[in-house]
Amino acid sequence: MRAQVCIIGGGPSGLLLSQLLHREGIDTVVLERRSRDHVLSRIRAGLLEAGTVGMLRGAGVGAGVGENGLVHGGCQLAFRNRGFRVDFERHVGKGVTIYGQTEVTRDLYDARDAMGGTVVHHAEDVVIGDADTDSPHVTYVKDGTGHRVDCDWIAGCDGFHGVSRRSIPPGVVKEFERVHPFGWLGILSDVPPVAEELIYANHPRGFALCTMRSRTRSRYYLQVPASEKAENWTEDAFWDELRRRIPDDAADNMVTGPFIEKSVAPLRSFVAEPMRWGRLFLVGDAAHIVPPTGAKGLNLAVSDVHYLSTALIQAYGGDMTGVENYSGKALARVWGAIRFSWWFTALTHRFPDQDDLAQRLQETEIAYLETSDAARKSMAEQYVGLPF
Ligand code: RFL
Ligand code: PHB
Repeated sequence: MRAQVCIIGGGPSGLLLSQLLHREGIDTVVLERRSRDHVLSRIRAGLLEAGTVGMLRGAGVGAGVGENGLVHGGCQLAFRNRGFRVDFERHVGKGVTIYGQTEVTRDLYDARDAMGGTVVHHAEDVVIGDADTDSPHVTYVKDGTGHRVDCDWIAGCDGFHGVSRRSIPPGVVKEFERVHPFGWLGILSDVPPVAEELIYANHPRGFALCTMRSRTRSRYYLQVPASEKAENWTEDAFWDELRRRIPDDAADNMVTGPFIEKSVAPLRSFVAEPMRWGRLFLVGDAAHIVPPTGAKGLNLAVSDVHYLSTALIQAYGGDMTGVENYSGKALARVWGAIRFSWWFTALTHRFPDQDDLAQRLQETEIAYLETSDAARKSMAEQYVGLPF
């Protein structure tokens, strides 16, 4: 098989890249290891920056988010049993949109089907060849038969555990990593959210986040030790602990119900640089991971896709500037989000060695945010997403 661009990974970044390139007449093949149902069963991100929504619209997949996305003009920060609002609209003139990654991915699959895009599921043993030459290729196995894709470019959109980053020879890429000593226990339940907007709560027992997927579906997270197993938590234990960590006025609104999903996610900060080796580009989680506190992971994957799709469209017009600049441009935005997510995590989470002084320092910084317009504005401009 021949394709101009071979995309490894059929998650949101791979599908969006394929959609944008196809609309410009560039043909792609997407190789995805899992089934479509499996990809769509993952419960992950839920918060889209305005730039991300703009990208979905530009790719012709904005109808779902336009119809069902909830636009939030602010969020709440809580500590010492009370919360206050950070007003994004007032400080930076834009908000964020609540719309699940599952829905984004489904919309993208529907759009790929509608355009007749090629997505190969159950593509196993993907191997990248000759990415440092002008004629790269990718081989894979499907249903026991070997296949080969000859291409001009390879996009590694295969997530943190994918094959793309590991295909680059040692010494070419420098990796930066910090694994945080805690995780998030997340649950999804068909109950109305405790509040209209998200609540990020600092509490001596640990961080809690109240978020949602719709007006009738809530998503809640509790900070837990990194080694915690989701099965150790009964539904009652989860609701009791959440009630303790959020302000009473929010807890009073809490409606409990059965869980649709329950899982523990580790918290990690990770960057691989550069994000290009010859004709192989790393995109999204394949190149970087942020702790979910700032809700930046999917949004960074989308800004990478913006830089890369623009670069490849330029390259087919004979201009290689975008290709040369891809890694530098993407990494500048990635490091900004890594820093913001690290700051927001450090502000709101309980650390294993945290003493009373450290707790007071966190509370004092949150109180400063409450009283300082400048501090809230700085937070708001990063939370809604730096421009790309
Ligand atoms: P994905 O989504 O991991 O997709 C990669 C795809 O590649 C496939 N794959 C392979 N295919 C072929 N061959 C191989 N060898 C392969 N290896 C892997 C996989 O099956 C998969 O389908 O990466 P992508 O596209 O870069 O997208 C990144 C986002 O998924 C991720 O950044 C976000 O989910 C992070 N995230 C959040 N981001 C936000 O912007 N806002 C949020 O509110 C937010 N909340 C979250 C999150 C991530 C979380 N978890 C579970 C880590 C909340 C949580 C709890
Ligand atoms: C989510 O809705 O899953 C979500 C929202 C905001 C975050 C993290 C996760 O910071």
